[in-house]
Amino acid sequence: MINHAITRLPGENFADGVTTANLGRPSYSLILQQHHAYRQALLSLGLDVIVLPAEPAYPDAYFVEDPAIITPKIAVSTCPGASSRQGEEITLEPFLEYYRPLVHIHPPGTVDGGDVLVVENHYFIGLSERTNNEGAAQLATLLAEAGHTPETVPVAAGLHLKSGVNYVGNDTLLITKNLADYPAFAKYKRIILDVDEEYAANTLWVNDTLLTPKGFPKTHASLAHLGMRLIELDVSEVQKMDGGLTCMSLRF
Ligand code: CIR
Repeated sequence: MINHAITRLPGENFADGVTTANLGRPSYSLILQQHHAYRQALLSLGLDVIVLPAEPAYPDAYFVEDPAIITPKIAVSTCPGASSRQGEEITLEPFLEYYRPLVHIHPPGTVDGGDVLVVENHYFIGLSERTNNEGAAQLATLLAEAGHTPETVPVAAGLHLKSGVNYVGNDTLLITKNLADYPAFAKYKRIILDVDEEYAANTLWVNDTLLTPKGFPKTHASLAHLGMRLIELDVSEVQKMDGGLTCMSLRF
């Protein structure tokens, strides 16, 4: 059972964040509405939702998933891979420390939480442009010391591991074609996304409900077979900044 979510409001300058999306300039008023709807969805699932103020010096800081990882045993302050995002953790750490013993990834190691996929007690760590070998090795040690099982996997395409694969309960991964044949994922049932719906890989499973991005009807139909409650959320403005549903909260 997930009880808490930490979120952060997008700031007025959120459009200055890092992006490769090329989907046009995002709207501040619209992202605030979308963020509000996201928080409401988490509240409706029984979570207590912490809302931190925007961080004007860090336009990507509302993607709180990246500078931290919270497990049932520890919180990790990660040293994010984009230099413009290093420092986001400063105002997050007091909250991490309140809930869990806090440990750190140290430079030159970098890790983005978006590269860490949790399936029960197993932690897949994606090696990506943001998470380097040194960061992944440090994280693997910290996770193993806390009693979790870590495993690194390469991320050949996309920003983060969770841009291409997420756990949706019932031993099932929602996964892109690219990642579907990885030996690491072979023991799971896999729902393979259509190439034109790969953005929907970033679907969030919380308390037996799936939050999924609006506008991906084939994925929606496949997920409906799982028999879980499905909530569709419009995250158009978040997608313009290379983010998605998992990125906007830390859940524990
Ligand atoms: C970045 O490039 O860091 C942000 N604009 C997007 C981060 C998205 N985070 C995530 O997928 N976990």
